Amino acid sequence: MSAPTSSHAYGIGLIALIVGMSVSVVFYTSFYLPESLAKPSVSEHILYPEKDFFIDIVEGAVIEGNENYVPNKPTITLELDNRVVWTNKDDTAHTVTPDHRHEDGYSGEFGSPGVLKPGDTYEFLFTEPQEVPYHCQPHPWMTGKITVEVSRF
Ligand SMILES: [Cu+2]
Repeated sequence: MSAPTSSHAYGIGLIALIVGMSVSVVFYTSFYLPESLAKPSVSEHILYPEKDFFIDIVEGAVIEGNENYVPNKPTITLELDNRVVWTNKDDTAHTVTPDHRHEDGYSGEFGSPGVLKPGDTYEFLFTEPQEVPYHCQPHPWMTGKITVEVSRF
Protein backbone atom coordinates (compact mmCIF):
# COMPACT_ATOMS: atom_id res chain seq x y z
CA MET A 1 0.00 0.00 0.00
CA SER A 2 2.80 2.37 0.76
CA ALA A 3 4.62 1.90 -2.57
CA PRO A 4 1.90 3.40 -4.88
CA THR A 5 1.44 6.35 -2.51
CA SER A 6 5.10 7.25 -2.54
CA SER A 7 5.43 6.93 -6.31
CA HIS A 8 2.34 9.10 -6.66
CA ALA A 9 3.96 11.65 -4.37
CA TYR A 10 7.11 11.44 -6.46
CA GLY A 11 5.07 12.12 -9.61
CA ILE A 12 3.47 15.18 -8.06
CA GLY A 13 6.85 16.39 -6.92
CA LEU A 14 8.24 16.07 -10.43
CA ILE A 15 5.28 17.92 -11.94
CA ALA A 16 5.65 20.67 -9.35
CA LEU A 17 9.31 20.97 -10.24
CA ILE A 18 8.60 21.20 -13.96
CA VAL A 19 5.83 23.75 -13.41
CA GLY A 20 8.10 25.75 -11.14
CA MET A 21 10.88 25.80 -13.71
CA SER A 22 8.53 26.82 -16.52
CA VAL A 23 7.17 29.66 -14.41
CA SER A 24 10.73 30.85 -13.74
CA VAL A 25 11.61 30.75 -17.43
CA VAL A 26 8.45 32.59 -18.42
CA PHE A 27 9.07 35.19 -15.72
CA TYR A 28 12.69 35.64 -16.79
CA THR A 29 11.95 36.04 -20.51
CA SER A 30 8.79 38.12 -20.27
CA PHE A 31 9.45 40.31 -17.24
CA TYR A 32 13.05 40.36 -16.09
CA LEU A 33 14.75 40.34 -19.50
CA PRO A 34 12.75 43.15 -21.18
CA GLU A 35 13.16 45.26 -18.04
CA SER A 36 16.94 44.85 -18.03
CA LEU A 37 17.14 45.49 -21.77
CA ALA A 38 14.94 48.57 -21.54
CA LYS A 39 17.41 50.35 -19.25
CA PRO A 40 19.97 52.10 -21.42
CA SER A 41 23.47 50.92 -20.67
CA VAL A 42 25.23 53.82 -19.04
CA SER A 43 29.01 53.97 -18.74
CA GLU A 44 30.60 53.59 -15.32
CA HIS A 45 32.09 57.06 -15.73
CA ILE A 46 28.61 58.54 -15.92
CA LEU A 47 27.23 56.38 -13.11
CA TYR A 48 30.16 57.36 -10.90
CA PRO A 49 31.27 60.85 -12.00
CA GLU A 50 34.49 62.35 -10.69
CA LYS A 51 32.69 64.69 -8.34
CA ASP A 52 29.28 65.98 -7.31
CA PHE A 53 27.90 69.33 -8.35
CA PHE A 54 26.32 71.34 -5.53
CA ILE A 55 23.48 73.83 -5.79
CA ASP A 56 22.44 75.71 -2.67
CA ILE A 57 19.00 77.09 -1.99
CA VAL A 58 20.46 80.08 -0.20
CA GLU A 59 19.27 81.86 2.93
CA GLY A 60 16.52 84.35 2.07
CA ALA A 61 15.69 82.46 -1.14
CA VAL A 62 11.99 82.68 -0.28
CA ILE A 63 11.99 86.47 -0.76
CA GLU A 64 11.13 87.52 -4.29
CA GLY A 65 14.08 89.25 -5.97
CA ASN A 66 16.68 87.50 -3.84
CA GLU A 67 19.08 84.92 -5.15
CA ASN A 68 17.53 81.47 -4.74
CA TYR A 69 19.14 78.46 -6.46
CA VAL A 70 22.89 79.16 -6.53
CA PRO A 71 24.48 78.72 -9.01
CA ASN A 72 21.33 79.48 -10.92
CA LYS A 73 21.88 78.25 -14.50
CA PRO A 74 24.96 76.03 -14.41
CA THR A 75 26.16 73.70 -17.14
CA ILE A 76 27.45 70.39 -15.88
CA THR A 77 29.41 67.72 -17.75
CA LEU A 78 28.76 64.01 -18.07
CA GLU A 79 31.50 61.89 -16.47
CA LEU A 80 32.79 64.91 -14.54
CA ASP A 81 30.06 66.30 -12.28
CA ASN A 82 26.73 64.96 -13.54
CA ARG A 83 25.46 64.09 -10.07
CA VAL A 84 23.77 67.15 -8.61
CA VAL A 85 22.99 67.76 -4.95
CA TRP A 86 20.58 70.54 -3.99
CA THR A 87 20.79 71.65 -0.35
CA ASN A 88 18.16 73.80 1.30
CA LYS A 89 20.12 76.36 3.34
CA ASP A 90 17.09 78.61 3.78
CA ASP A 91 14.80 78.51 6.82
CA THR A 92 11.71 77.79 4.69
CA ALA A 93 10.72 74.56 2.92
CA HIS A 94 11.28 74.57 -0.87
CA THR A 95 11.07 72.14 -3.78
CA VAL A 96 13.04 71.36 -6.91
CA THR A 97 10.26 70.93 -9.48
CA PRO A 98 10.71 70.71 -13.27
CA ASP A 99 8.72 73.29 -15.27
CA HIS A 100 7.52 70.43 -17.48
CA ARG A 101 7.43 66.78 -16.45
CA HIS A 102 10.95 65.54 -17.10
CA GLU A 103 12.67 62.17 -17.17
CA ASP A 104 16.25 61.03 -17.47
CA GLY A 105 16.51 57.77 -19.47
CA TYR A 106 18.33 56.02 -16.65
CA SER A 107 17.39 57.85 -13.44
CA GLY A 108 13.72 58.36 -14.27
CA GLU A 109 11.57 61.22 -13.17
CA PHE A 110 13.29 64.44 -12.10
CA GLY A 111 12.13 66.54 -9.15
CA SER A 112 12.20 66.42 -5.36
CA PRO A 113 9.61 63.92 -4.12
CA GLY A 114 8.19 66.47 -1.69
CA VAL A 115 9.36 69.64 -0.01
CA LEU A 116 12.95 70.00 1.14
CA LYS A 117 12.86 71.18 4.72
CA PRO A 118 15.70 73.39 5.95
CA GLY A 119 18.86 71.28 5.84
CA ASP A 120 17.41 68.64 3.50
CA THR A 121 19.11 67.64 0.27
CA TYR A 122 17.90 66.30 -3.08
CA GLU A 123 20.24 64.37 -5.34
CA PHE A 124 19.84 63.48 -9.00
CA LEU A 125 22.10 61.64 -11.41
CA PHE A 126 21.87 63.03 -14.95
CA THR A 127 23.02 60.44 -17.48
CA GLU A 128 22.42 62.11 -20.85
CA PRO A 129 22.60 65.61 -22.34
CA GLN A 130 19.53 67.60 -21.37
CA GLU A 131 18.24 70.98 -20.31
CA VAL A 132 15.91 71.22 -17.36
CA PRO A 133 14.26 74.46 -16.29
CA TYR A 134 12.86 74.10 -12.81
CA HIS A 135 11.22 76.11 -10.05
CA CYS A 136 9.95 75.96 -6.49
CA GLN A 137 6.37 74.78 -6.23
CA PRO A 138 5.23 76.99 -3.32
CA HIS A 139 7.31 79.98 -4.53
CA PRO A 140 7.09 79.97 -8.36
CA TRP A 141 9.24 83.10 -8.64
CA MET A 142 12.16 80.92 -7.57
CA THR A 143 13.51 79.52 -10.83
CA GLY A 144 16.66 77.82 -12.00
CA LYS A 145 17.92 75.77 -14.91
CA ILE A 146 20.39 72.96 -15.28
CA THR A 147 22.12 72.07 -18.55
CA VAL A 148 23.92 68.76 -19.00
CA GLU A 149 26.55 68.42 -21.72
CA VAL A 150 28.64 65.54 -23.00
CA SER A 151 32.25 65.57 -21.99
CA ARG A 152 34.59 67.02 -24.62
CA PHE A 153 37.75 65.13 -23.76
CU1 LIG B 1 10.43 77.81 -2.33
